[in-house]
Amino acid sequence: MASRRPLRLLHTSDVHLGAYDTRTSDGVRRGELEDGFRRVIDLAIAERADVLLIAGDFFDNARVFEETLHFAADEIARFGCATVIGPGNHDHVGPGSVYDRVDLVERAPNLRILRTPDGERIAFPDLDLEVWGSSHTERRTNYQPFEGAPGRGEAAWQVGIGHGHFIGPNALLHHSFHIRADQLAATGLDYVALGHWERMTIVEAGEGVVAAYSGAPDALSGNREGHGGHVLVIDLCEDGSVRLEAVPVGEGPRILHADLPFLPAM
Ligand SMILES: [Mn+2]
Repeated sequence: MASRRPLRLLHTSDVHLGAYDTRTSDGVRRGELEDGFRRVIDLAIAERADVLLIAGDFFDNARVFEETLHFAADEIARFGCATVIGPGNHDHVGPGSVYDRVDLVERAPNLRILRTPDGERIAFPDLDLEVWGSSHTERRTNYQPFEGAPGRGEAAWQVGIGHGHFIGPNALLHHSFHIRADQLAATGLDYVALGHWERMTIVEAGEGVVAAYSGAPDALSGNREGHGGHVLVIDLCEDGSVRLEAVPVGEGPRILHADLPFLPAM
């Protein structure tokens, strides 16, 4: 295959902005969540990412403070480069969507939101990139983000976004929003940015498809094992290879691809 334009992606998910937007809260955790996302944007700029991928649960619910929506859009505008949100179960599209309250794209013209329940492909011709993803609606039982995914499009780089539980072929089906390993393999995509899990991990998609959860920048569960979360920096290299590195949102070491947690498709 001819050499491709190298691209750098930055992947985050499960930011849950607004989770503490209550009039009775003292605002400490609210401020920490905002600091976490501000730091994600700082990293996207410092790492010179071409694209920011936000793999769902960006907002915690549809009743977050309006100033939280403005904060989010202004931070994305500060990054300034292509940004794609793939909505999750907490920030679904359709009736009652948090994305219908404020025109985020008007405040951040570099932002695109995947709003089509059956999936849509967004093209970035300047980057030779297409991003595909479907959206949570709260209307469908047994929603599977990659069911019926169309496979590769025309641009050299093909990326997906999905929000749900990765499961192998022999997994017990006790979760919602299944993302099956064989569905990921069938997409043929170069990279799939996953969300819904707080913990960062590469998952075994097979067939040369690299898929990973970035984990949350600031885990709501508090299960941070003494350190904060990470973002994933993904290098789409000229020879077609895909290289990951985890960068801490707070203190801590960077983690190279070979040392990242890996979940086999069992
Ligand atoms: Mn979720």
